[in-house]
Amino acid sequence: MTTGDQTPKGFSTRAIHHGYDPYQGAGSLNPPLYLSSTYTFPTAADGAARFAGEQAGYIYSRVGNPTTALLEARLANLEGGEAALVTASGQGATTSLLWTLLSPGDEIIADKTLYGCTFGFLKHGLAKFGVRVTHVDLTDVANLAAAISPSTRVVFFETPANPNMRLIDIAAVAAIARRYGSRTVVDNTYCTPYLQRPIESGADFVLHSATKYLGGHGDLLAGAIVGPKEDLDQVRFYGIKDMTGAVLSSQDAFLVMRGLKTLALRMDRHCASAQIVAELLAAHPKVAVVHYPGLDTFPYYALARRQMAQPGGMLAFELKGGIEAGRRFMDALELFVRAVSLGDAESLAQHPASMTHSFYAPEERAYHLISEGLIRLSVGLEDVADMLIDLRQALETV
Ligand code: 4LM
Repeated sequence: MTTGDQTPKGFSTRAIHHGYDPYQGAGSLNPPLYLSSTYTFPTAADGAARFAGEQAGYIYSRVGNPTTALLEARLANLEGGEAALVTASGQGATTSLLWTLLSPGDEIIADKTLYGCTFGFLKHGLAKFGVRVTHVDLTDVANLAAAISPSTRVVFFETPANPNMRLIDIAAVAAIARRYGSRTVVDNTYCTPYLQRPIESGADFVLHSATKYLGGHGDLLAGAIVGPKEDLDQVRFYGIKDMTGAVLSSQDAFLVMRGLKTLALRMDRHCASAQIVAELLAAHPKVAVVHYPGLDTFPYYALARRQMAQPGGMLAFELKGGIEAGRRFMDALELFVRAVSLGDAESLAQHPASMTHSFYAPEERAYHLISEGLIRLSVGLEDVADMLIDLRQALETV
C-alpha cells in the first residue's frame, strides 16, 4: 500500500500495511529493522534543537526508534487513538502510564479484579508512594458513582477481567469518570482492538500486554499504551525515559508487527474454538460453572453482545470437586499445556489462585472475587476436535 493511497481500509489491511510504503527506501516488502541505540546530529545545533523539541528527528532509542515508531503508528490506528507508545512488557505499559498520570495525594479507583502483577503494582508501588488506591466493583456503575470524587484522577479496569471474566461497561464508566475530570484506562489485552476498541466508547487510554494476542506466538514480551498524544509525550519523556526505562527493543517491535499481520485471522479462530470448548464444558456433568462471554448463561452476556465483536479466546471454569479436582484435571491434560500467559497458538491451562493471582493473599482473593478452584484456559489454534478429546479425557480422571 503506497502512502499516497488515502482510501479507507479495513482492519486487516491496516494491521498489515498502515504507515509503511514498500516502494520507498530499498523497496523491501517488510519495514526495515533499525538496530541502533543512538542517532547522529548533522551539527551540534541540530542536536540541541532535537533535545529542545524544536527539530524532528531521533536522539536515542530510549525515547524513540523508527521500527518501534512504526508499530506505535499501527497500534494507534487499530485502536482508534491519537498516538501510541510501546513498552518492554505489559507491566512496563501499566507502570509507565500510572507513574506519569498520578501524584501523591491522588486517588486511583480500580476494579476489584486485576491481573496479579497489576494488583501488586497498585498495592506495593502506587500505594507506597502516597497514591490512594480504592478497589470498587465496576460491574455495577452505581458503585463508581458512589465512590468517585474530584481527587480521583484515574479509573482503571480490565474487561473481561483476568481471570474471572467479569465484564465492565466501558461507555458507562467513562461517562461518569469524565464528569469528575478523571481519566479512564482500559487494559484491552484479552480482546485486542479486533474485538473491542475502548477509546471509541469514551476511554482515554488503552493498555496492552502485546506479549499475548498482538505478538501471538509466545516468543516475546511487549506492551503498549494508546491515548492522546500530549499525554503520551509525557509518558515517553518522563514515565519511560526517566522513571521505568521500560523500552521495547526494535527486534521485538518487528516481531509484534509480524504478529499483527495475522491478528484478525487468529482471533476469529481463537473465538470460534473457545465457543465450542465453552459449550463442551458447560454441558459436562463434572463442571460447576463456565465463565465465557459467548454463553447465554453468562451474567454479562447482553453487555458482551453490545461491547465485544466476538466473545474472545479466554475462558474460566470451576469443577464440582473444587480445587483438588482442578489439580487432577490439570495434571491429566496432554494437549493443553500447563503454563501461564495467554493468546499463544498453543492452548494453555493455568490455576490463577496458585499461579497468576498468587500475589493476592488468600483473603484478598476472596474480596477480589477470584475463587480458589478457578481454572483458566487460553484456547489456542490447534484443531478444536483435538482440544475436545483432551478436555474430555482429563475430565474423566476427575
Ligand atoms: C497472565 N498476564 O495472565 P506482561 N495485563 C493483563 C495481563 O494478563 C498481563 C499483563 C497486563 C499474564 C502473564 C503471566 C490483562 C499478563 C502484564 O506479562 O508484562 O507482558 O503483561 O498469564
